Amino acid sequence: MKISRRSVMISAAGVAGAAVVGAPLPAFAAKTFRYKYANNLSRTHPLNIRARAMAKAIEDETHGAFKLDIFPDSQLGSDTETLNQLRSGAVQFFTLSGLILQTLVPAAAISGIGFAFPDYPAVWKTMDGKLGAYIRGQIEKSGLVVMDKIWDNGFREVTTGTKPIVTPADFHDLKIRVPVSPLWTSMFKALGAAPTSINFNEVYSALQTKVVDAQENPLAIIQTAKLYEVQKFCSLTNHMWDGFWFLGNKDAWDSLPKEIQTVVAKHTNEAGVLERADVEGLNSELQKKLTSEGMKFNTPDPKPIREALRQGGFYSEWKKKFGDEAWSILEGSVGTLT
Ligand code: X2X
Repeated sequence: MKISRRSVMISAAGVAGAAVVGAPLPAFAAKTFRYKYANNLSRTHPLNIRARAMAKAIEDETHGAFKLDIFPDSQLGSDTETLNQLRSGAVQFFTLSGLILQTLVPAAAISGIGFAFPDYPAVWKTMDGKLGAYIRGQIEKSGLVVMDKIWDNGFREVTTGTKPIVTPADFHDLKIRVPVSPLWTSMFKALGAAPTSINFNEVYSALQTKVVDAQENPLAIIQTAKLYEVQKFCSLTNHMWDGFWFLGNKDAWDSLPKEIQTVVAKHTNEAGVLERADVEGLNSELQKKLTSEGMKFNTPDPKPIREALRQGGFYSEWKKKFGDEAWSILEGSVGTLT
């Protein structure tokens, strides 16, 4: 009795609430918006699967006042080009690794410090906590808008066409592709490799034509971008974690009515959290599938690799570059790194 009386009261409140919530409807209908969202991943990656569901939820909840067109697979250009388009307003939303954003927002790369995170709980505690808030503050200072929840790219593994990575010495002179980011280049130089900066949309062909012999990415990307077709070995180094900030152009964002901003922010953050679980699940189950595609896996001991980074001066160099404030926020979350 008590329960049914309660549920009657709730549904009555729901009806009344609906009438009140209905009030902003004219604002939704007054003007319609059609924005572009670009990213560098395959349509089949969880990021795009969740983004499509998110776009639909936003369109439904704004009664068609806000439509989001998704451009996967770097269709509008490389990451470097798309970041420029985001800044000029030609593209309104873009998901980008904090490390690539480093060229515009230096602090955004700090989450990519080698071996900073032991596991996913440490990642989300840090990125949903003080360090994430600090980075978002820096992104906003650069004139971009950023959503609260970072989307997952994942822990990164090294693939090669020549030989597996077993010890740090295997990195010596390795022709490895890295994304366009000073931190990435510095990390692989500290390991003695020969890194080349290449945007993701050119990675498959760079591997195919042997411009480079190796690359590093999470398993979800190695699978969805079919990198197993042009790589033989996969060494589970987990050498760094990477995520995608959901960025917006500020003028485009400011032109949206508050009601639409609220709906867009809510759904992008919710979709980001769902995508995190998808990627984590995929990364733990893909080894079997990639093995059946012909990849050979091994799991190197991370300790000597981390030690090689330390001896190569990687941690002390980046501690200095990021500065004491940022570094101590990171260490406050994950423990001492240097
Ligand atoms: O460029 C890459 O390797 C990718 C897809 O992982 C990023 O966006 C950082």
